[in-house]
Amino acid sequence: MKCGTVGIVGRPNTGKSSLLNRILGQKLSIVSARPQTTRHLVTGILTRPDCQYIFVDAPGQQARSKSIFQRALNRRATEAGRDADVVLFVMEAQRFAPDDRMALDRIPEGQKVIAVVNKIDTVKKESQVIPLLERVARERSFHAIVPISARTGRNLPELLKVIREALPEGPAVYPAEQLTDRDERFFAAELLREKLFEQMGEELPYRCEVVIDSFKDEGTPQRPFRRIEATILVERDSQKAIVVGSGGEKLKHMATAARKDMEKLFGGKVYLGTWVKVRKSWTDDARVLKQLGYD
Ligand SMILES: Nc1nc2c(ncn2[C@@H]2O[C@H](COP(=O)(O)OP(=O)(O)O)[C@@H](O)[C@H]2O)c(=O)[nH]1
Ligand SMILES: [Mg+2]
Repeated sequence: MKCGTVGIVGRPNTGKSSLLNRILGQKLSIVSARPQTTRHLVTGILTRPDCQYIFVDAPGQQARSKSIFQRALNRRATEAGRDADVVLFVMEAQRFAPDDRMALDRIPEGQKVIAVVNKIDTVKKESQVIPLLERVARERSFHAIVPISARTGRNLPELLKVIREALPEGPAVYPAEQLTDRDERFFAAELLREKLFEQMGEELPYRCEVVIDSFKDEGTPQRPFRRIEATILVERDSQKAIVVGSGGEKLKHMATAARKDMEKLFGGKVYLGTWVKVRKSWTDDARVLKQLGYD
C-alpha cells in the first residue's frame, strides 16, 4: 500500500481544480474561467486498493500580489508545494510563460515534482506538444512529465500510476469512502462563492467573500434538512447594490443556484438565507483577513 499527499500547484487558470474534480469524479473544488477562483487548500481523497492519494488543490501563484489578501493566497500555494510528498506542477499545453516559471520556482529544491501539461484537447494533434515537453524538461529535473486533459480525462490513469510510483509506502490515513477532510460548512461557503464568480462582473468576485454565520442540521436521517445562514462581504456600498440587484433579484438567483448545488452535494433539503454586508477594504485589512482565516 502507498499513501501520501499530492500538492497541486501552478499559475492561475491552468486547470488545477478541474483536474482534482475529474480525478475524484465529483465537483469538490470550485472552477471558473477566471483566475484566482480557488482561495483555500481543498483536500480531495482518492482511495484505490493499492494506494491512497491525498490531493491538495491550491490557489494559483500570482506574480503581482498587490493586496495583503493576495499575498496570503500565495503563501497557501507555496505551503501546498512545500509540504506535500509529491507536487503536481500544472501548466497549459500551449504555453510556458514567466508566470509559470515563477510558480515552478516557488517549489523548493529537492521536492519530487511531476509536470502536468494540461488542456491537450486544445491542440489539433497531440504530437504538437512535444517541443513544449522538451522545453519543460530543461527547466528542472522532473520526476515525470505527463500530458493530460482534465476536460476529457485523457491520460489520467497514466498520471495516477506515475503519482503512485512517487508516493511513499504506508497504510491509508483516511477511511476508504472519505472524499475530503473539509466539512459541509466549508463547501456551503464555496458553492455560494462560486455563484458570485459565475454571475458577477469581472472584478467584483475578487472583492467578495462568503462567511457562513450558522449551519444547523435540523432533519432526520430519513428527511435530512440543513438550515444555513450566509453573509456575502463586499468592500463598498456600490458593490452591495450590484450583488443584491434590483428588487433583490440577483441575490435571489445566486442563492437559489447555490442552494440546489448544496442539496446535490449534501443529499437532502437545504434552506439558505443570504445577507450582503459592507466591510470596507477587507482585502487589505489584516484584522478582518485574520477573522476570515487568512493568516
Ligand atoms: N479545454 C480545456 N479547458 C480546461 C481544461 N481543464 C480546465 N479547463 C478550463 O480552464 C479554466 C480554469 O480551470 P480551473 O480548474 O478553475 O483552473 P485553476 O485556476 O488552475 O484551478 C476553466 O474555464 C476550465 O473549464 C482542459 O483539460 N481542457
Ligand atoms: Mg483552482
